Formats: sequence, structure tokens, C-alpha cells
Amino acid sequence: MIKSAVTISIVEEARKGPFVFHDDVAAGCEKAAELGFDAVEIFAPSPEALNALPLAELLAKHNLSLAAVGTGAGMVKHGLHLCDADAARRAKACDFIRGIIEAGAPYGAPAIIGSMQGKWDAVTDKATALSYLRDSLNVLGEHAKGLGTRLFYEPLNRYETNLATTMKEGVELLAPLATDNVLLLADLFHMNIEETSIADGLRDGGKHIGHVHFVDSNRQAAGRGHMNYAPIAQALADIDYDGYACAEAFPIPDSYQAARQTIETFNAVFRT
Ligand code: LER
Ligand code: MN
Repeated sequence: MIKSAVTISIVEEARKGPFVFHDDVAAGCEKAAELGFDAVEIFAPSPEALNALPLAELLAKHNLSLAAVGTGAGMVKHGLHLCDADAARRAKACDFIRGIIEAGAPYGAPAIIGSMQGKWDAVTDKATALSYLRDSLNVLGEHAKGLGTRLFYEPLNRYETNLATTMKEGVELLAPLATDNVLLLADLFHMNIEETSIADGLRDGGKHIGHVHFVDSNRQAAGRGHMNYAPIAQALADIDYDGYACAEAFPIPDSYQAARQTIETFNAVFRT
């Protein structure tokens, strides 16, 4: 059965980012539980910041799981990414992600590689960038496996990456990996921009999809745009998806209402 989750960001630089709750993990957990979410996904500024949170206590108190942890602060705060031409910077990017993997693992929460994947450019051609990225995914995927968790790789829209923008390209990117522990994150916002059909894109991802960012066409809460969720729900059923549908959306008109709209749409789409 597909489970619901909602994002909480405590990254100062991402205050205007597409996260439902901001700044206060305790308050976000309280609201998530009140609205009936199964889990939260946390975007933190560093592994240390994640480790410093009273997460075990908060999750137990509110009967929530930790669905996933984001790594994008490595890019947002430090400009790090896995395709950097400089080997020392790539190693730093890897270390940052390794720390987030280790912070999420005790809660069974996989780390997400989204913006930390980077891009190819005039200095680093596409083949070289892809080999850098695959090298890191192999190392980090196996590291996560050793800790009993997974790693999620997220295809992004063309304005955020040029490595894999569709689920099909995501599958092709993962195919040569030595590790079997990296799954795709299907973000409906990116897919709405890049896929010919979102439902077919989900079928292209198939068994490789491990996580879904559940959001509307305009990156607002599900139900506040023009996304047609019926074929999306059908495609997820067709591929036997039973992970999270996690709200990664702007807090419009405010965090609480975005979360409430999300869970209403989630229940209408997945629980009827
Ligand atoms: C970025 O656009 C995104 O969708 C995040 O989940 C990854 O950093
Ligand atoms: Mn996303």
C-alpha cells in the first residue's frame, strides 16, 4: 500500500524552496501527525544537523516514520556536486552524502541524490560526468546497503540537470551500475515538464522506482494545479509501487493548508 509523507526543510538557504514545512521539525511532525501522514522527509543543512535532532523521540511521539532524507544542502550551501571536474570537490560531495546516508540509516530512511548529481558542461563532457556520477552511485549505494538502507537517484527537469531528465533516462543511467541498491525517485513536478506521459514515464521506471514526490503541475500541493492523478495512480498500481508519495511542494497558501490539501488529494487518489 502506498504511504503518505510530507517534507520538512530546516535549510536556511531553502526557505523559498518547494518544501511544505520549514524551520521547525517538531512543529512539522506535530502537524503531519495531526493530518494523518504516515511519515516525514527531512531536508537538513548537514549530517551533524540531522544527528542533533531529537528524531527518535519525535517520530515515536507522533507515530511517524522517516521516509527519506535530502542531500541537496551540499549543493545549496557549499556548491558541491558529484560531477565536479575537481576530484577533491567530488570527494567532498561524496563525503557529504555519506554523512546524510549514515544519519538517515538508523531510521531506515534512504538518502536522496537530486541536485547533488550536478551537470555536464564545457569542462566535463557528458560521458565523463556520467562516469563520475556512476562511480559515486556505486560507492554510496553499497555504503547504504551496508547500513541496511537504500539510495534514491532523482531525474530532474532540464533546468536543473542535463544528466537524466526522464524515468527512461534514469533507468539507463542506473543500468551499468555494479550496485543494485540505487532506486529512482519519480518527482511528478519534474515528470510533468519532461515526460510525454507521466503515467507512461512511471511505467518506464517500473520496479526501479523507490520513492515518489507527490505534487501538482505548478509545484503546489497535490490538488492545487491541473495534474490528472487517476492515470498516475493506475500506473503506480500497474508497477506494484508501495513506497511513499511524499509532498514536496511550495507552502502555498501556507504550510498547514498545503499539507491538508495534499492529504485530502492523497486519500482521494490512493485510498478510494
Ligand atoms: C529538486 O528540484 C528536487 O526535486 C529535490 O527533490 C531534489 O533536490
Ligand atoms: Mn523532488
